[in-house]
Amino acid sequence: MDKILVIGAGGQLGTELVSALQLLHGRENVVASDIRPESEVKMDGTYICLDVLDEQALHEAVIKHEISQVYHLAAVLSARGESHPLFAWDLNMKSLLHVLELGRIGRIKKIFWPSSIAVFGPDTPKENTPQYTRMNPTTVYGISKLAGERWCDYYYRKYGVDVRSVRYPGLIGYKSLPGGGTTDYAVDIFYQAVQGRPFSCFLQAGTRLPMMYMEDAVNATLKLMQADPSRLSVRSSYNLAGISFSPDEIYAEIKTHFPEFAISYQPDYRQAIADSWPSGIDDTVAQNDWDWQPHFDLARMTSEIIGHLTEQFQRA
Ligand code: AKB
Repeated sequence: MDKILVIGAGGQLGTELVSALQLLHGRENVVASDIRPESEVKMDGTYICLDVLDEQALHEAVIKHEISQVYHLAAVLSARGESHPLFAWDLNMKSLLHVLELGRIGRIKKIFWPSSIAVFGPDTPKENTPQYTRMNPTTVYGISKLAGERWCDYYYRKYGVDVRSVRYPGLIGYKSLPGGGTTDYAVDIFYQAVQGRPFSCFLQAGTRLPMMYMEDAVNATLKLMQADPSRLSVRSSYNLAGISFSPDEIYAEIKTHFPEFAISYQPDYRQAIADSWPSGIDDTVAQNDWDWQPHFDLARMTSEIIGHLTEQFQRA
């Protein structure tokens, strides 16, 4: 039985991925870790406080818990990265290299590391962005993800490290809030709508970006990690498409549930980041290599999230 370490487990994706991994591999076989103390994270199952920049501590944790697979999710995202560019580079790169080294020396057998649509830049084709295309990211986050993709491919080719990755679009869920991203508005808008508050959007009404419901993102991650390695033609990172929408489109959808819901637009520095990214992704290669198919469209995702959040706020 594989033993799994999730790094950055307290984040938006981590909280949901840990539960899914526990269901798949057994609660006792998943170790969740984050830089925050346990009291702040409130995680079910085994939890350790771990700074992934501390290579020694990472090695010790892997040995102590007999870890064979690592899901390394810790990162500084696009918007926050622009205020702390050197820290973002340091955390995003060094942590990945620490984990890849564990693979190279044979301590672990398999690695999952997320990339992002942020690897694309203003000169990338905006619609149906192909797997292989021009990639000139303009954010430090995007630069670090693109460099990370090259490192993953390098460790696979040179040392045979089984590392797998997807380029996530903006992830949208209701279980925890994201932090520091450009696509975060698409989560926040639901929290405001359900609480009967107006929403002020930091992107312009028509800014279309690729997004994905969390359930699809978790399924994609597990599916890729379970895929037959001989079918995987991409060891940098796979394009992944979900739903593309703009703030005015998601607003219109939420309004069908809450007719009084109001929105205003106050674009800030995140507009330039969003403008540098594609508005739709072509993920044919992922479909062909590991049979990827998303299940949620905008309407289905919206009613799911509103249903869950309404229940959550009624209980609180
Ligand atoms: C962000 O907005 O920075 C992230 C991403 C698209 O990777 N959600």
